[in-house]
Amino acid sequence: MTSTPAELRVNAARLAARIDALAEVGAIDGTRGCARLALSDEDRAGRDLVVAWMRDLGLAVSIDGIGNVVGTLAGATNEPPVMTGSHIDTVRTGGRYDGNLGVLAGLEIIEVLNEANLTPQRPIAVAFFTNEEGARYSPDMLGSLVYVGGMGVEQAHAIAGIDDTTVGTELARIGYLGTAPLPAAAPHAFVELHVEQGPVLEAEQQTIGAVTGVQGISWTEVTVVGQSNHAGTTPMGLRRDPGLVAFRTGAFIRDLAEEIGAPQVATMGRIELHPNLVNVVPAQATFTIDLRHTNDEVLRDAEQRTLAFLEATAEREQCSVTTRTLARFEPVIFDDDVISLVERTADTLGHSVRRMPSGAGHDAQMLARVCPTGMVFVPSVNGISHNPTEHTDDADLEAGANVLMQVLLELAGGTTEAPR
Ligand code: HGY
Ligand code: MN
Ligand code: MN
Repeated sequence: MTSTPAELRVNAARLAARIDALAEVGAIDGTRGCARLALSDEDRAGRDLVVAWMRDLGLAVSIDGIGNVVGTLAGATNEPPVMTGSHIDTVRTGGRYDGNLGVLAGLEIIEVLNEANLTPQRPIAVAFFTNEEGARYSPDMLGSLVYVGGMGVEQAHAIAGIDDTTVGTELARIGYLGTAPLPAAAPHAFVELHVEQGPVLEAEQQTIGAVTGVQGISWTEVTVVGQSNHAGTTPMGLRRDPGLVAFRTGAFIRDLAEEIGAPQVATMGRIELHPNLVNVVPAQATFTIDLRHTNDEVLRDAEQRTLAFLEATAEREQCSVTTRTLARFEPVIFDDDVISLVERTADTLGHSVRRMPSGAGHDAQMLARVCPTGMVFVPSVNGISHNPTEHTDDADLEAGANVLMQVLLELAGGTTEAPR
């Protein structure tokens, strides 16, 4: 007899304690945030801690060729597992919930099942995927992209970072170059719990977001080459200043996003001048352009207008320009049955819930290529993320983890009372 014990609840204090313990790894002094760039020593330490928790919980742990780690709780059957999870790498100004919550809530759910001596019909797997952030190595969601067969593992290993290392060498260096097969076998379903990282749930005083999908993402690295010259002696009309091209382009994409209107966003997050000295007109400017929209046609138009502006501005400044695509993912729509299950479950548990798209990229958008996929959002205080002050209230963390647990158990076909 299988049942989905609706009365099961997570231990919120235990979940919070794991979040706090993981946040200590790569902690940013004087803040609640942490910095664990993908495949760094800090990432290794975070991985080691989470893998130890997985083993303590009796999970079978597998590591694949891109460093994705999956802990699996055996089910009453050997059918494909229901999977949850997220990432534990962070940006340099990372908060303690982005990604980490989804992985640690999965472990908390396993612990609840262990305590209740319950075995799910289907196995339940908890994963963390490599380099979700894409801050050190592009594209983002790299590990889950390789997991679902969207990129070959050799191609991924060859990716150079912002610091001239490569994915493959760093993966081997930190000891997470695994052997589990890639692409991986598709799970039965995938559901990810994540903080919203935006202002909507808080503004509308909703506790749960039933995520409908992820907007399209366009990342481009631009290199503009001019002529270094003396800041004091070079008349303005004789300059070939790549910095000017960069700054004008940064202003252009801001104006473009405001002209197109929400949900269009545009960001120049990284910019480097060479030689980057006070009295030298720069020789070269390298910068990134991040454009996103839920509608791919609008996103393409924004890309084309930006490229046209960039080329015209570079030509006027007698500079050369080259571009390199760092990431390009089309908008993704999640499985309507999973979205409805999240909505229904939140409602049954007495939480306010609304459907909404995700502004941020997530591993779920890759798993959606191979299985029914959805996400559960919980509010971000002041909508802040990718910032050490990122915060989500304990009650919301607990609500999100309880919704995730019931959704996973439903998808797993319930449980049997079978002491292991
Ligand atoms: O960029 C993103 O949306 C995610 O944080 N990788
Ligand atoms: Mn994330
Ligand atoms: Mn992030």
